[in-house]
Amino acid sequence: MTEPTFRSGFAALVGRPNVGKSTLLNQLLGEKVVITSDKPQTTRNRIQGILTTDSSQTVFVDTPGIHVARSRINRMMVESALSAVRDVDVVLFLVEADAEPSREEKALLEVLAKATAPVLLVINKIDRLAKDTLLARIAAYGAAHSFREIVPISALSGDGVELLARVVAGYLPEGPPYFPDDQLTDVPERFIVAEMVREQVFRLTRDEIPYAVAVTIDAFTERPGQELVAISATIHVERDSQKGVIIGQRGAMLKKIGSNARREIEKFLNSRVFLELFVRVSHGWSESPGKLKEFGYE
Ligand code: GDP
Ligand code: K
Ligand code: MG
Repeated sequence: MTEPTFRSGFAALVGRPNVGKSTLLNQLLGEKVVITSDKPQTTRNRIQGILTTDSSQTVFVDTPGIHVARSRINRMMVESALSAVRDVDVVLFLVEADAEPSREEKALLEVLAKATAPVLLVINKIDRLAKDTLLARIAAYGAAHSFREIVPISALSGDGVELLARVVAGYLPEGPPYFPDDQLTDVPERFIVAEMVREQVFRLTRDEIPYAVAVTIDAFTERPGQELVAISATIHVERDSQKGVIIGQRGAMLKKIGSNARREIEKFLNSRVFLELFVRVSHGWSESPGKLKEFGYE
């Protein structure tokens, strides 16, 4: 009798900002490990989400969307695409079902054409679409690039996501798992908790505010016997005026950020949570190498 084969490897999630890469990662894992919002550049780090079954382990690599200054668009596209695409076994190229292929996507497709790993087209947000439009979209992308597979899904509802996971696993090489079978991600719990605070800033504020914010965890204490995790976090902004916005009228905004984030963190940690938030002006953090490192952005 032969041993059943086990497959393992890496799959990159690439595509424009807001196509639903992070939503898909959470849906694949059946648990929220990365934050999402309707704003571009919500995701700032490369994060791995690990899906282990009886016969395979797929390490999905979520990436920041491809976002570029107009003038440097092509070079940036190439760099960003190549770095995400390098060293993986499969590339999942996500697009939105209800949008025509964009200029950025066409440029990215040219890069992907040179990838050695197989490229699968994932057409997301089919919940927003009529069937005949989907067929037209499949034809348009199919003409632009020869994809190994075209898989329509709704990352939000989960439609097609299990099938996608099976299709991806089929492209992985035979080999043992990279991570223990109960490990969900490569980032620490504290990082995810900080992200869940930042997510609420992205969801509840507008204009430049979300982009001026970083979140650090100052204390994370499990109180044994009390089934309570006590967390202190700081929301860093770049300017005094932004601090005012985060705090809001009589503290209303900070309170809303805190209560929404606490609910998400409680689900994630599966525990009651006491969350204390501070707001601090860290002038120019987004330009300071030292601060960037301190805040978790290398
Ligand atoms: P990312 O920037 O590619 O990581 O995109 P996100 O995962 O942050 O999602 C961007 C927005 O698209 C969020 O508002 C999501 O709720 C929404 N979204 C993601 N997937 C779907 C989907 O399948 N259907 C619909 N209707 N919205 C979706
Ligand atoms: K987003
Ligand atoms: Mg994202």
